[in-house]
Amino acid sequence: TPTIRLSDYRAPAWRVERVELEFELGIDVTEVASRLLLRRDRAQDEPLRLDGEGLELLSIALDGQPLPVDRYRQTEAELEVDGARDGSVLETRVRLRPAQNTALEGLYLSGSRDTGFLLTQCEAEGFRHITFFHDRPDVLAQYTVTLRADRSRFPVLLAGGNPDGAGELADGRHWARFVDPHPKPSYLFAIVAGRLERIARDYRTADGRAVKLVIWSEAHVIDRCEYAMDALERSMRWDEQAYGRNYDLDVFHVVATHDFNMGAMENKGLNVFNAKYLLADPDSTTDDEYRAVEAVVAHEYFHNWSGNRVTCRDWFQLSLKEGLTVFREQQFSADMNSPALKRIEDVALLRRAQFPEDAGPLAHPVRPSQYSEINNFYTATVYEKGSELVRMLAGKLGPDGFRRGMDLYFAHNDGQAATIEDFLGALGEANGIDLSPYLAWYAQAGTPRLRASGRYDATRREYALTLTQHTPPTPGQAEKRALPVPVKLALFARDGHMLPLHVDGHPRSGDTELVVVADKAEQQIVFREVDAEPVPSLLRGFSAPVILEGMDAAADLALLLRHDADGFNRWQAGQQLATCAYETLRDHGGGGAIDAWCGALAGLFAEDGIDPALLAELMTPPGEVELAEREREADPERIHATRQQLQQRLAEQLGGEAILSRYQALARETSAGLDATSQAQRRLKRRLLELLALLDTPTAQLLAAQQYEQAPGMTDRLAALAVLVRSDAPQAAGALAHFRQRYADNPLALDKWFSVQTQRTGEPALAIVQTLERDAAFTLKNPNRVNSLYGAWARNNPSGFHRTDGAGYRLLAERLAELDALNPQIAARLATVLNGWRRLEPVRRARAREAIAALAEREGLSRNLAEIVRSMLH
Ligand code: HT7
Ligand code: ZN
Repeated sequence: TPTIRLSDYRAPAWRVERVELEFELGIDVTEVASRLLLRRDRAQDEPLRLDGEGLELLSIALDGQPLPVDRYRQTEAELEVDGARDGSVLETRVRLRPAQNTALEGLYLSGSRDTGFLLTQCEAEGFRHITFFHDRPDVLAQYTVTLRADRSRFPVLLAGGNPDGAGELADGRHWARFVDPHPKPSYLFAIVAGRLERIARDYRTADGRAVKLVIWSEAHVIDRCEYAMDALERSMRWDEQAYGRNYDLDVFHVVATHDFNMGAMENKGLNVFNAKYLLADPDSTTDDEYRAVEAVVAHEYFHNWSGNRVTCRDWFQLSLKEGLTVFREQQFSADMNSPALKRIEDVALLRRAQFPEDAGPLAHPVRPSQYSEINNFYTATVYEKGSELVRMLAGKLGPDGFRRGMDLYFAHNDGQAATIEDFLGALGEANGIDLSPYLAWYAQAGTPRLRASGRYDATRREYALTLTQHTPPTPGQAEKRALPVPVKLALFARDGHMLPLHVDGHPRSGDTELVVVADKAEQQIVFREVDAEPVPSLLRGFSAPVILEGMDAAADLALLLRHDADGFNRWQAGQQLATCAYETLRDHGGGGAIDAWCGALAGLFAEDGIDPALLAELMTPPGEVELAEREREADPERIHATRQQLQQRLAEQLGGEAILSRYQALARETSAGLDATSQAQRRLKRRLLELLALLDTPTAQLLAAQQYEQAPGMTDRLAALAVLVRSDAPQAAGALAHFRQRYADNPLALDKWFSVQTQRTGEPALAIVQTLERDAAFTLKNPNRVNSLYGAWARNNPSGFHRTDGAGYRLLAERLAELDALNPQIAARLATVLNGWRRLEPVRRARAREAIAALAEREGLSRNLAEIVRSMLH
């Protein structure tokens, strides 16, 4: 398979100025007529070549004349046409078979033949499965789309853009037309057709446009769309206020589907959502999922500017829209909820998902330099690390400077396909700063290690902080350079107050917090007028996506955990301390760090006034995946057991009585509402129940069973069920049977029924997974279901998946091969769970390698899965 390289980029030799599409829609057969107005770049002398895959060509004409067969050539992936000129019009007609499309890319059927609906997914390269086109993001065209279909089977017809007429046809058919005035790349094209219900709201933009907001879903879930509608309105208002960005069409449609490869898609004027990120009601949606709905609705909406109005020149620039949009969503969610908790969740996600990617065989820069299959590059690196890079830039410019830069970026690039250089250029130009040193962050893979050490000189009253940085090699990038690392820092006195900072040459002497940019392999900062040895608090707010090493004296971290006024930094210190405690327990069975961690938390637990949600996070040590990252020869079972022991020590320190009475008080006080206080209380309640289960299992199981029965909503219900399952409670089977029956008709809730059972740790997990895959409700055809079973097991339950006998790897590899034949994108993404195989202890490593190698050797793997498994073996 060919490798696509950034360095090979050429501007398109041909462009499409206008496109008119006409769909004759049917579930088995759909016909697509296309009319392209072509423009030729006079500087290039290339034949007209259009992308097109799996298209049955019915007719073709150039400038009104049917083309004889010797004037065009169709291969598996392209159509080459002779004789086209600047201004030519190419007309084609093709046949598609939507019901046979299991890859969920291009035009496909969601749901059953009888009641389902048709929809499209074009990003990244799905449009070529619909018609012949220059299916690349730097070809922007104006779209006019006409849909025709049987009215009773397809009463609702939607496409992106503004409505431009509709009417009846003979034989019970009808039509609808849409015109999108904004030129767009093909990946933002979308249509939807079928039986759908709607909720609608009128919205007026800050600049005065009346917009109809409409959310569509299958009829029986339409009452679960209100929360998403509220979130959409909040997002629109926020983008007006925070970035001065207004919506730019008369309608904004959002559609929910259960059959989707990703979270959602920002098609212009017609967003499509995985139902998981759109539908919400207290009975079946957890608090975390409510926040995810709000975040994804916002993310897709924000793309209307960061992605749609300004799009990417090529797919190497993917983070230009994704990193930026994740960052914008993070700002929005921080404004709508608790900023500290949002930052904690985002950094935890980065460490859990992106750091391992950056440390493994699939490591790639935020802007990759080559790929074989672009769908494999919708990664945590492009999204989450990409967002961290935008955050660093925003931090450097400050809020006003960043806003100035963003205004200039949008003004310069509106209606165009841009690059990362355009982005940094605009931010820099608006502020008179050269940001080009930050480009290296986009080109270099791997997580930098920042090592800090301090030395106090009492006679000179100076504290010298030395920072060294080093990035380990990644595949294809042996040599690494030093990057500009903004380190936000403060110094604490032993009594817990922040010291005024005096650094030579630093402008704001006396501030208690400052940012030092570490951009050399080694550098030193000297703080003057320091009266006693201070405790440094580094990388505050997680000011750069690096791994901080050194500075792990237990007493210092315990001090920060107790005293830092900033919730995020408190958590950060707590995580470092918990890691030290974990390692002491692992290596020596006990030691000071454990007492320091447990003691500091016991102190906080007894205090009034701390946010219960923050307390719950503080009382949670880093997860098993993160702990495994620190080891060369990870034994997931041992990691699980040690982490459990550490939590048990914490539970002992807090005391069973205290945990129980706090739990009971929360159970009495907590309302069923979605307000921040109730959510926070539920979060702490869950944590306490988990801790109690390590101390007094029967009591915790009894409480969990009670909580399950009395739960007013899904958050409490699922938390209780998880405790029952994980502790192998006698009450678990009954609760699971009840849950199964209660939610038999709710696929999203049923997904939770599958995934919660995969969380039984250790030996029993495999048999549970094998039973679940024989369940009547299980299918490889639905991505959410696949992820709720294999994804949850392999990703979130290391001790249950990584067996010494390798049976977990073999089962997964077998299913990956089956899945690949149906849906290569989902197979490839699921395969990345094996990314860390090289860092397992030798026995598991050998078993994992065998399974991956056997999979790699199979005939007929998709390009998607082949690229992932082969890269993992290299
Ligand atoms: N921009 C969207 C990406 C996406 C996607 C990519 C590949 C295959 C299917 C897909 N569905 C959606 C999602 C987003 O970041 O907003
Ligand atoms: Zn996105």
